Amino acid sequence: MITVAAVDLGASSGRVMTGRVGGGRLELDEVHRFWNGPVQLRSTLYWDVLGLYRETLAGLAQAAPLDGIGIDSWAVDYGLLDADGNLLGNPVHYRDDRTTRVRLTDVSSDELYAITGLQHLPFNTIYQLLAEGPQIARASKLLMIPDLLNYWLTGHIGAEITNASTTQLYDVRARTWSSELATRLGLPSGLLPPLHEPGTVLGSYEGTPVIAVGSHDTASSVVAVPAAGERFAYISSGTWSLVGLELDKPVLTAEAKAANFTNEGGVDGRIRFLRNVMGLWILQECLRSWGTTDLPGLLREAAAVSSSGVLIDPDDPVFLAPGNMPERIAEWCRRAGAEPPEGAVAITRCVLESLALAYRRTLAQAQRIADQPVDVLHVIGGGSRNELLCQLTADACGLPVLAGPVEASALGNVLVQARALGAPLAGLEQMRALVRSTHELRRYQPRATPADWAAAEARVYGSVTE
Ligand code: ADP
Ligand code: LRH
Repeated sequence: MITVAAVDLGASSGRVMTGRVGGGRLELDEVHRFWNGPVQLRSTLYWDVLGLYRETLAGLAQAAPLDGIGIDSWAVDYGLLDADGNLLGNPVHYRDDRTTRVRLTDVSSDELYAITGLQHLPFNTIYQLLAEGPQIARASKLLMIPDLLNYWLTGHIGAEITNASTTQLYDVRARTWSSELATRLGLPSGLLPPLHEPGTVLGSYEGTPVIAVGSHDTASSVVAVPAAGERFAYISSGTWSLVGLELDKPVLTAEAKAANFTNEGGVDGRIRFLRNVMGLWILQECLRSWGTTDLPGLLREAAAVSSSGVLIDPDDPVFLAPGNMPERIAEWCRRAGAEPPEGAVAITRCVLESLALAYRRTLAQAQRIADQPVDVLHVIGGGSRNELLCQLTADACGLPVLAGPVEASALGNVLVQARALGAPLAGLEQMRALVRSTHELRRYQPRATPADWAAAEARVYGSVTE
């Protein structure tokens, strides 16, 4: 058996898991889980990156002995190093509002999409770098969060491609950094480190090889989608819902850009053609406001009440920042001329129905724009535990939903390491077959519900996607 540690840093929690692969088995055990989230300091929202490193080390000590270590995390955020390799300031959280004050004036949005194929998100790395202002001149290297932790573990300076593809400085067709964009933005030369593929051995930590994985957590989770064929869609469901398809080539059409679809780099050169839906973040923030952690209890109650019919657009930027979420939902409804849902149960139901509606719209657009119809929708990640959301998703999308695995990012991380260490997993299809044969999935059939999803879509979005 090959035994590796998958360090998976999500926006709501970090975990160190041990994975064992061999003889047709794929086993995952949680060794250490720790809180992760924004830390407000004066006027800036940060990550506690040193705390994450400390907890990673604590987890690795518990997981030893190991054949490999791999790290994945959320995308777009980074640390800057000075010429001596020291961290220049604490990494800022993508939910900080600093990018609202910057404009990218030198490059048109059409040019940017043609090069990078990335959806516009206000917090993409490119905008964060603009928001750094003159201090960027002091930076010698940019390291994405997993690359930064790998550097601290091994001393290796580099950039793993799946996460580099989320910066909006990466040329999605050439599969290299866009030196043109870096120059036009006036970034210090050499800021963007050499790229490497998932599976590259970067160095070692206390004698254990540190291996690059699909270091963008969503890239790792898409590796572990237990799909049997090609006609599948996925929702990587956690703090965000990443909703889309896997493609062989990017789709860079005007239609893809107008619908704000992204072409992120996947493991083995695949393309993750998807859109960010605001996801369970909205519910996480509601729970925080209500001072409760009993999500399962709330979901049971929300499943027992009927729909109020009032839905929101979860992707409205008003829901991006932390704080005061129930009030912002109520305000959204009032602005739309609707009666806001009252109380935690009704708000929870409204959020989940609204997410399901956003999934319906996004998946219909993805299939049409990429000309790739699907027969089944896989829901993976922590949100796959939410039975009410899975059923509503099946209903809204009119597709069977297969839910699980919960720890998809950690599994994808483990599988890519195992292959690098010699496990016979030639391609993603073999990896997915192994996930399928070792993990139980829950199936949700679309029901004929009285809720008229098309009418709801017309009400919230002003149009219906065919
Ligand atoms: P991230 O990687 O972004 O931190 P996860 O994949 O860990 O996210 O998923 C976190 C989400 O999983 C939570 O926001 C919550 O909605 C959902 N979740 C966790 N536990 C449960 C549960 N017991 N029942 C339903 N949903 C759950
Ligand atoms: C999910 C995720 C997503 C990014 C966001 C910043 O954890 O990596 O794919 O868009 O965080």
